[in-house]
Amino acid sequence: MERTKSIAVSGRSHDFLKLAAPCRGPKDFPKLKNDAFLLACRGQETPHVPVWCMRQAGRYLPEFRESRAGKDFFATCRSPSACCELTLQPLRRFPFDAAIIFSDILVIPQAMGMDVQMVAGKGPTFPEPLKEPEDLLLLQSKVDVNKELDYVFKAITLTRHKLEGKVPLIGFTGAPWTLMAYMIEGGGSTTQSKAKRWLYRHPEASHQLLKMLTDIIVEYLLGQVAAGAQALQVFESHAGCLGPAEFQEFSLPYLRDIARKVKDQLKESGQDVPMIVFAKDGHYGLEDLSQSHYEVVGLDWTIDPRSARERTGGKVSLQGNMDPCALYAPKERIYEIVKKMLEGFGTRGYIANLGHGLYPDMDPENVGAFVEAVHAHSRHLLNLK
Ligand code: 1CP
Repeated sequence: MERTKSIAVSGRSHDFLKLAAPCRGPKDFPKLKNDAFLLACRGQETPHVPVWCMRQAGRYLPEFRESRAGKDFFATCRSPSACCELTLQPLRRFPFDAAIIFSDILVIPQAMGMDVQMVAGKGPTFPEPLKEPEDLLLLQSKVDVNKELDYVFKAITLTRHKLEGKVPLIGFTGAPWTLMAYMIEGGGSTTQSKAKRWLYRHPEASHQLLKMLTDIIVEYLLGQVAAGAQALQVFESHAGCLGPAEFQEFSLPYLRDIARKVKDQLKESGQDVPMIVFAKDGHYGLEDLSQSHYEVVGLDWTIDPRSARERTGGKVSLQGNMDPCALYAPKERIYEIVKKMLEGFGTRGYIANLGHGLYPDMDPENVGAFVEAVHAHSRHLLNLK
C-alpha cells in the first residue's frame, strides 16, 4: 500500500517504471472509486449511465495537439509516459466514467515486422504492404508479445497507477480482419478492395493470416490485463465493407475465438474482465455478435437503439451510439439527442458513447455537454423509477 501511494504521487514516470516493473500485479493498484462502467458492462444497476468517447484522447483537445506537436506518432505510442499523459488529458476536463489507453491498433502489424508510419495528412501508411500470399512468409508469425509490445503494457501499468482509481482503464486491440485489411491495403481505404480480393481469391491464405493475427491478439489482450487493463475493447472497424456471408466466414469466428480464449485463460487465474466488441457498420451481424462471448456490443449510429435492444434480446449490454457529428449541434440540441438515445436504450446494461471516434475539429465544450447530458438525464430517469 505504502508503495502504491508513493508511486501515485511521484512525479517522474521513468523512475516509477524502474520501480514497478518487477512487482506488476493488480494488488498494487489504487482502489477503484467509480465502478459504474464495469457494473454496466455486466448489466448491473448503476447510479447513472456511464459514458466515455471513442478517441477521447485526440486532436480535438488543444493540450493533446500541444503534447503531440512535432513528435512522431508511433514514437509517442512507444513512450509509456507520453501515452499515460495523453490518456489522462480528457479525464482532467470531463467526468468520463472510463479511460482508454492511448495507443493504436497498428502496433500489432509493427510487432509482426511490418513498417508502419504515420504520414501527416494521410494517416497510417505501410510502405510495403502485403501483396500476394507468399508475402506471409516475410511476417514474424511467432511474435514474442511480451518483448515486442512491452511498451504498451508499461503504459497501461503506469496509467492505471496514475489514474489513482478514478475510473477503470480500458485496453484494446484491432480485430483480425481490420488488421489484415490495413496490412494489405497499406493504409486507410473506402472499399478495402485489395484486402477483399484476398478473401475471394486467396481464402486459405486469408484464413492463415487471420489465424496468425488471432493468436497474437489473444496474447496481447492477456498481457494488457496482466498489466492492469480492467476491460478490453476489440475494434472491427472494417466490418462494414464485408457482407453477411464474408463476415460469417472471415470476421465472426475470429472475434469469437478471441473472446473465448481470453476468457478461458483469465478464468484459470480467477480473473474476469469484461470485453466489448465494436464492429463498425456491421449491423447485419448484431444477433451473432450478441452471442459471441462478449459482455458488451458497441454500436455505430446507423442502428436505432430500440431495435438494437430487440435484436440483442437482453443477452448483452450495449454501448454507443450518438452520431459524432451531433456534437456540431448547439448544446440544447445535444441534450435532446442524448435524452432520446437514453430513452431508447434504457438505463440498465447501457454505456453511452459515440457511434465512432471524435473528429479533430470538434469543440471540447460540446463534448462536455454530451457527458453532462448523459449523467443528468440518466440520473433523472433513474430517480423516476
Ligand atoms: O497524430 C495523431 O494524433 C493521429 C490521430 C490518431 C489518434 C489520436 C491515430 C491515428 N490513432 C490515435 C489513437 C487511437 N487509435 C486510440 C486511442 C485511444 C482513444 O480512443 O482515445 C484508439 C483506440 C485507436 C484505435 C484505432 N486506430 C482504430 C480503431 C478505432 C476506429 O477509429 O475505428 C483504427 C482504425 C486506427 C487506425 C488509425 N490510427 C490513426 C488514424 C487516423 C487511423 C485511421 C486511418 C484510416 O483508416 O483512415
